[in-house]
This record gives sequence, structure tokens and C-alpha cells, in this order.
Amino acid sequence: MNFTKVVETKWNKSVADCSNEELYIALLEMVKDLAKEKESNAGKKKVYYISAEFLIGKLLSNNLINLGVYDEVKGILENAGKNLAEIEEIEMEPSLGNGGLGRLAACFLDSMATLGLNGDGVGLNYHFGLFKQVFDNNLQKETPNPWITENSWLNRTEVCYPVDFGGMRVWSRMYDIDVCGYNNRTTKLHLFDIESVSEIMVDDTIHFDKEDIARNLTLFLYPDDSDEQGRLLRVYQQYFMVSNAAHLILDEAVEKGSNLYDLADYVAIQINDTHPSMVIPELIRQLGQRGMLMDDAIAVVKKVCAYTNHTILAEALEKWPLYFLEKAVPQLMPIIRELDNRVRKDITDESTYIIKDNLVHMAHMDIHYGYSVNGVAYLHTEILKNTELNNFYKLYPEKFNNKTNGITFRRWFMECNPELSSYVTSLIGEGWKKDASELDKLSTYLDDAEVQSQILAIKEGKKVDLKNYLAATQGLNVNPESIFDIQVKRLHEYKRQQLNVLYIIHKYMEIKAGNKPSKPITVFFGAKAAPAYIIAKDIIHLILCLQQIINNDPDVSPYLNVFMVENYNVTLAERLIPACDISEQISLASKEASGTGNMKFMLNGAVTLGTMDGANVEIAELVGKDNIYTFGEDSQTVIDRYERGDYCSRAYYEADPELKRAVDFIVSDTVMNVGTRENLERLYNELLNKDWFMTFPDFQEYVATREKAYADYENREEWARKMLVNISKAGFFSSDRTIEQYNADIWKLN
Ligand code: 26Q
Repeated sequence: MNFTKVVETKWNKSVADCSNEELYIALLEMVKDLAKEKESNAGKKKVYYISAEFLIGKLLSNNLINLGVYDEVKGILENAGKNLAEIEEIEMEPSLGNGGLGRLAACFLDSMATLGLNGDGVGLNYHFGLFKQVFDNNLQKETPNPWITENSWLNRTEVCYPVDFGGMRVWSRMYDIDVCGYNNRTTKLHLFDIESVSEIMVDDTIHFDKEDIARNLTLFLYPDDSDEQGRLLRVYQQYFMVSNAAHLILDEAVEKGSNLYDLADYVAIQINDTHPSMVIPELIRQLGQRGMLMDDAIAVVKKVCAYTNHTILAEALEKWPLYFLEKAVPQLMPIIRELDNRVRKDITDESTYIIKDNLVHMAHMDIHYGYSVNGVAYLHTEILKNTELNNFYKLYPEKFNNKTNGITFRRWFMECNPELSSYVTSLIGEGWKKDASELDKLSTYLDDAEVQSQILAIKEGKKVDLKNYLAATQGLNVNPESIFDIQVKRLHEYKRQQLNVLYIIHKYMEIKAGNKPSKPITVFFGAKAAPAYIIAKDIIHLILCLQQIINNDPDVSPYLNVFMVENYNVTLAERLIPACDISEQISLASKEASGTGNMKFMLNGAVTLGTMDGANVEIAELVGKDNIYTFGEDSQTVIDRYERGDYCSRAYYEADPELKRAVDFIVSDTVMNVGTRENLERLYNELLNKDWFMTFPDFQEYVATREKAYADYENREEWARKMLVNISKAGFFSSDRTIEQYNADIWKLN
């Protein structure tokens, strides 16, 4: 297919005469046609990756790269005086995810398509996705984020199903997005919508009538769950998702010749966290409708469903009140009670029961009635087995397995950092694109002065790119000659943005006292806080206040700057990550299941400053202690502290004058003058009286380790060597490797 021809046929004029909009539409159509050519449903067995989130990011460049036409299209556009980057700006980013779990699902689809595995994604078509973040008066405000324009990647299908709720029936429709593999086949992301959806219920806020399920069901991702109606709406969304998924899965299997008793020969279902867990009773229900007895249906489901756990935070494990489910999905209740009764009959350990205290424990249902339970990094899986899910591990040791997360190198290396990825290719050849472990071939260049200076120059270029981008899009004034120290991820206390903040305050005071760093430092944050997560929003408020104070202080701003980018999303991540020198991965040990940003930064030549948590443990193992900066209490120490329940933050505060000085600054006149007393005092009190995620014990070691990293940065050859080691060891974190392991151990597709 020739892009020039496509444009001429579509618009009856030359590329040069088309507007960017017209070119965008032509590209969209061309890519859709190319993707269609690569469609295939090869193979008897198919995996359905069901997920409430798919954080796919913009698709134009990604699809052009994976279809192998990127350079050609870019060249044609350039010859006609057009710019692909400008055309890309027209595409809206779908915000169909919160963070890591949703982005992981997107990387997995890319890898399945690239490996030619028979696998589709199934999720929901949220019209406004996750909220868009705007800053107003140093506070986060939430507005809707519409992304479905007349010309989008969605393809309307004729697949429609009835979905019954207590006292109400709605109709669904399936929309498909093509997922192009790299030089391979295309697979599909199926997004279900309600036919009766009503976008006009939404004004310029994220508030709407939560009772009107038939019109609001697919408007937002995780609408505010701080009240009961919001949580109930979440149950409706989840059931709608899995009921459609089950219908589609059974239809497709029957179509391929399954008699349903042999469903496991045709289907594997991966349950992405507990959000799709109702697929278990729903499949049993639909198998019953198709004539199967309960015993047989349960036996079938037990061979088909596999569960991935993404968290050990007890408060994030979903437990739904019985009366919610009675109201929303009464047809499932007899089945869920039967599943619970069977557990009660066979098993004495009451802690594993599905229904307890009138709550339905979704993860318990997954573990009893699924055939596989996996964690997402080595340490995480060990903690699940030995601590959090130990009672289940004792019952079913054979079900537990680890699948360390990964990222797609197409988006997170080739697309976001063509300069570095093509330089790597010039050194070691193309092989790494299909087998990421070949990045290890870079090891022969670690001490090569020419290679060192080249990758330093590429990093500098990406820092200038970021500076220009943030100047143009957010009006920020960044110094590209400074060290770029970046923490981007959802705002959560366990991720400890507040620890980073304490360092910044400390450094500010040191500079005020005359202790100036030899190299200027720029700290970047990017983070959305859940609308009802008060303390998280207070932390954002403090960061924005510090940004205002520090960047406007002539004594300090030549040495230290702070920027919180607005509305952090996939598009911004693709700009920030390649420009990063130091990657902040500072969660409280034992709390971050894996992290995947840590992998993206490493691949792009940043050095990690982190705790021994999640996949940081595996990064440290791979790169060795000279090429990562680790600090903080280890996971077992933390777990023991929680067990004892004797942590007292105030004792640390009283004992450490530097820590005290930093904490007190939060409620100083300097901050109060630009901030809001209520938010700042609440955060101050939270840290002093609770500090549930134990920032104070790690403070001094964090400061010292960060200073060490900054000092080491000065030796440019040594630093370039560290960068090279990180890039060369990043191959393990390709999601191609992860998906191959899922297939080998769990899905077993033919
Ligand atoms: C649950 C109940 C009610 C409302 C919301 C939720 C909810 C929503 C989103 C619970 C969890 C999530 C998202 C979790 C998530 O993103 N987890 C991350 O998954 C990544 C991929 O495995 C890991 O790398 C991260 O460590 C983990 O935090």
C-alpha cells in the first residue's frame, strides 16, 4: 500500500495540499486496512485477557512502526513539507486505565500480537476514561477526558448481547481496536459499550447521575468509589464486562466446534486482578443456560480460568457486600453461594471461605475456582505465598507461579527513543528487536569511550526535547543542563512521593544555608490522585506549593527546580522517560507488587534510585550493586514492623533534627503563604502521627544515597558505563518474555 496513493484517492489532492486533519484520517484508514490484512485466527485455543483497564496510549506511530511503514510514511510527509509529530497531536489519548495494571494489559496485547499468539483483550469502552487532571490554585481538579471523536481507532461491530441486571435489561455492542504486532499478525481489543449510553449526562465536571445505570454504565473508568452508589456502579460495570466476555467466548468456541465440555481445549481466560472475577459464576450460569449441569460447569471453569494478583495492599482486594450483588446481579447469587458451600464442605480453614461477614471475597473465588494464581514479580509472588495468601498456598501450592512483568520495547524504546534504539542497532544489529536478551551484546562496549560519549549525547538531546515539549505544552521553563530526577506514577502513600518531597525540602534548606550542589538538579513529578483520596491530593498540593516557592526563589532556582507535570499520561511518559537520569522507585519495601515504570527508565538509560521492592529486586540482581542505588529497610523488616504494630513516627521526628526541620517546613509561613492551611496541616499531622508507609525510618539513608548518586553523576565516563549496563540488562523485562512464560506455564496455546 502506498500512502501517497491512499491520500490522493481519499481526498483527490496531493499530500502537500492536505490539512493535518485530512492526513490523519487517511493514515487512520490506511492503518486499519493494513491491520485487516494481517488478521488471522490461527490456532484452536485462544486466550482472552479480561481487564477493566487497557491503557493503550496513542496508536498512530505505534501502529505505523509495528506494520513496518513508519519510515516510509514519515519520508513521504517530510517531502511534502508535513510533520508526523504534528499530525499525531490530533489523536486523542484514550485514558482507559489508571496506571500500571492497565498499561501492562496494553503491553501484553502488543506482545501477543508480536509473538503471533492467538489472544484477544476484552474490556469496556469508557467514553470519558479516567479523569483529566488540571491544576488550579495548587490543587488537583478533575475534568472529563473525552477521546471518542468521529475518526477514532474504534471499529463498530454487529456483535450485540442482552445483559440482565436485577430488574433491568440493557443491550451491549462490541467495538474493536486492532492491535498490530511488530512485523506479525494483528489481534483485537474488544471493548463493550451499552447501546443506551448518554454522553450528555456529563457536563464539564466528573459528576453525573449515578442511579441511571442504563445511560451511565460506560461513561467513566472507576467512577468515584467514595460513596455507595459509586461502588455499586462499579459492580454493574464489572458484571457487564464479564457477561459480554462470557457470551463472546462461548459463541466463538462453539463456532470453532467446541461441545463446551471441552472448552479448555479452546479457551484460556486470564483474570486481570479481581475486577473481572465475576466471570467465574457468570460462565457457570451461561453454561447452565446452554444445558450443562452445575457439576460439569464448575469442572469446566476450573480448567479455563487463571488469576493474576497485582497487589498485596489488603484494602485493594475487592470484597463486595452481599446485598450489592443481590441487587445488581441476583442471578449470580445462587451460584456464588454454591461455590462457597462447596469450599465449606471440603476445607476447614475458614479464612479461605468466599462469603464471610456478608462480604464476597473475589480473590478467594478466583483461587479456589481458577487453575493458576500468579504474582507479577519474584518478591511479590514470594510474599503472596509466604504471607498474604499463605493459607491458600498451603491448600494449592501447585497453582502458584510467578510471572515477572515486562514492557513492550516497541513503544518504550523504538517509538519513544528512536535515537537511542537505532544507535543500539548500529552497534549490535537488529536481533534485539525480536529477542530482547540480545541487548546483552552491549556489554562489550561498556568501556568504549566513543560509545560512552554517544549515549551521553543522545541523553542530552532527549533532555532538550523534553524541555522544548514542556515549554510548548505546559509553559514550563526547564534547565536541560541539570540532572533530571524523575518520579512518575499514580499518587499513593505507599509509593512515597512524600519521601521525595522531604528530600526536596531538605535540599532547599541546605541551599538556603549556602550548601550549593555542584550540578543543578531538576525534580519532575507526574501523578494523578484518586478524586476521593484526600491525603494523596494534599501531597500534590504540597508539591505544587514547593514548585512555586523553589522555582521563584533566586537563591535556590539556579541549583534546584521542581516541576509537577499536569495530567501525566502515556503520551507524557513517552517524553519524560527517555530524558531521565535518575529513576525514583522508592515505595515502602513489600508494597509495590512490581512496578513497570522502573523497567522503562532502565531501558532508556536511567539509573534507578530505589528500595528493594517489586521488580527493583530483579533489576538490582541483574545490573549489580554498582549500577543501582538502593536504600531503605527490607521487606521482611517492614512486614515484621507491621506485625508488631509498634512503629512510632514521632520518635524518629524527635530524634532527627534534619528530619524535623523538613517536616516542620510543611506548615511554615513560607508554604502557608502559597498554600492552603487545611491541606498542609492535615498532611503534617498525618506524617507526624501516623506515617503509615514509614517514610521517616528511611529518610536519612534516602538522603545519603541520593547525594551519592548526584556525586557519581559528575564522573561522566563512569555514569555512561552505568547507563550502558542498565540498557544491556533490560532485555529480561521485555513483555515478549513475560508473555512467552504465561503461554508456556498457563495458557498452553497450540
Ligand atoms: C479496587 C477497588 C475499588 C476501586 C478501585 C480498585 C482498583 C483500581 C485499580 C484496584 C487496583 C487498581 C490498579 C492496580 C495497579 O495498577 N496495580 C499495579 O499493577 C502493576 C502491573 O502488575 C504493578 O507493576 C504495580 O506494582 C501495581 O501497583
